[in-house]
Amino acid sequence: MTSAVCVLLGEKVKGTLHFEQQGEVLVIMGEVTGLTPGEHGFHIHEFGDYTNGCMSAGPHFNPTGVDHGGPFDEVRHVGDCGNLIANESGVAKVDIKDCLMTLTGEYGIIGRTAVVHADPDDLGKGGHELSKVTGNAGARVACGIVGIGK
Ligand SMILES: *[C@@H]1O[C@H](CO)[C@@H](O)[C@H](O)[C@H]1NC(C)=O
Ligand SMILES: [Cu+2]
Ligand SMILES: [Zn+2]
Repeated sequence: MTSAVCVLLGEKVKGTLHFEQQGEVLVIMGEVTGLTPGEHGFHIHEFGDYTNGCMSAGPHFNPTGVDHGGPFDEVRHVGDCGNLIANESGVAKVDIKDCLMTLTGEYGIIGRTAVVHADPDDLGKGGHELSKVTGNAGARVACGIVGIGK
């Protein structure tokens, strides 16, 4: 399995993400629209469950049981992808290369949920009680289940 796809849906926020496993590197490409300008936390959450909307996706995918962080930190959830940055038109181009998460296996994200948040992810450094848990990124404004690609 080398590719996956995710359609993000929210009230206003929409997007499509393409995932490609290139050796050790997972490349995530796509575009998200309908955002407020600026940074928006972006993570893979544990469950591929949409029974109660994006809330059913559970916490960040964290198979190693450590604190929340940024994608380039030593200590991070596997599902921590940092922030998307939306321009003045509310469009964020996604171009992420991650060396920790994979499509399948122990750190595999297929069948889990990608979530875009209302607020910036502080990458664990904000000093808020939620910083080491969620990055204090606020509401879940769009999400979608990561599925097997063509
Ligand atoms: C935001 O990015 C989109 C997609 O690249 C582009 O079409 C749009 O013109 C940009 N808006 C601004 C204000 O730069
Ligand atoms: Cu999240
Ligand atoms: Zn996290």
